[in-house]
Amino acid sequence: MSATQVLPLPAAKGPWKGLINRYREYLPVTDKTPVITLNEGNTPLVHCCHLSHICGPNTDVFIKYEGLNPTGSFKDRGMTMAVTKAVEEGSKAIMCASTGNTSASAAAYAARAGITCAVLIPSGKNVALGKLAQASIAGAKVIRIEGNFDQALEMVRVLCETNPITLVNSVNPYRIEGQKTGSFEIVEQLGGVAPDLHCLPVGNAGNITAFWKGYTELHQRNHIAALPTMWGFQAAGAAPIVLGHPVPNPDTIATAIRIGNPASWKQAVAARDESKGKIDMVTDEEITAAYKHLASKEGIFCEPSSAASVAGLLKMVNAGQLDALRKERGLKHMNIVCVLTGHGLKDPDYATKSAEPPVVVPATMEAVLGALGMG
Ligand code: AN7
Repeated sequence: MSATQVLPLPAAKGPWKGLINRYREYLPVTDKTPVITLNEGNTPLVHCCHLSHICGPNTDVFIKYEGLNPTGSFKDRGMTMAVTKAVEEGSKAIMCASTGNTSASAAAYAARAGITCAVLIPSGKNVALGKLAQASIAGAKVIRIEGNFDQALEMVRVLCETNPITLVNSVNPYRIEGQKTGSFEIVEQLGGVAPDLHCLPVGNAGNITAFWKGYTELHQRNHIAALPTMWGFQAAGAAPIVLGHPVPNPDTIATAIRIGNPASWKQAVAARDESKGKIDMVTDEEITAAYKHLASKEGIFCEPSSAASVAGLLKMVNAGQLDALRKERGLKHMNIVCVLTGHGLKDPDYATKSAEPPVVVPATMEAVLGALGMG
């Protein structure tokens, strides 16, 4: 009995110049493609002691810290591909609907390419401050509709069909191509294996589609011997896939995933079923607890939506589901990767609300020592 020899991915040639350059033989580009890049990708895979301990013996939990991409979210992986192909095809304008991060990324890559970017965002306080600031300062035409993300996406789809504008939401297949490289990096960072379990938040469901595509391609090309189990987590107030029907008025503090009718619904269900995984939901309280744990115990600051991945993992640990998976797959040791999709600084309001405000004292040593309990 001999397992087929697994081949490593081809080694990097030279310094990091963005993910298209690194993984070009796995992406739909040629030598003539005008690559639009901000050197995205190559984000760290950080081991987390506390989470590993919580998950039990012989278990290592890693965070794929996608908040460290150039515009602060995983969207840059898809956007370098989508904007590169738009430019290659001669497009002069791109457009997206967005809960914030897609617009921030689209605006930056459009600025870099010297093309126009228009974004439709949902009403009210549904887009975190940092994301709106990013799109605006990059010069995007930002339009806020009196409606939610799902309505914005419907409008953008029609606008892009009837006008010479390229749609850069994740229904654009190049977005998925770029985002699948997250799996490639994780496999390289784990030394040539996929994680046993991959946890991530699910909103419009492009990312779970992309990560699964990445892993299956590596498996087909014999770069990994086994595939991961995929666990996706929606916010309880915006959990259409879990409930099995669209949610007309999605509501959660995790504004990035406040999505009631995901565009890649079918692909998300396929990723779940093919990997024998799960798509479950987590409450705002569970998301906030994970968000605080990550910042205060592991030193990793992410936006609330990202913390849904860790909140979901912890929910499953408590429900005995992690041990059930360990048994089912017969694993003596387990590597778990949770993707943190966006940086904490995207949403400074939620951080400020979730933490103790600074103590105010007179400008004297005595008062400072007193406040520190050292007086
Ligand atoms: C931080 O920016 O949909 O399931 O318009 O910003 O691939 O949609 C953002 C989604 C998770 C969900 N975490 O990913 C948008 C948008 C963060 C996000 C998701 C988003 P998908």
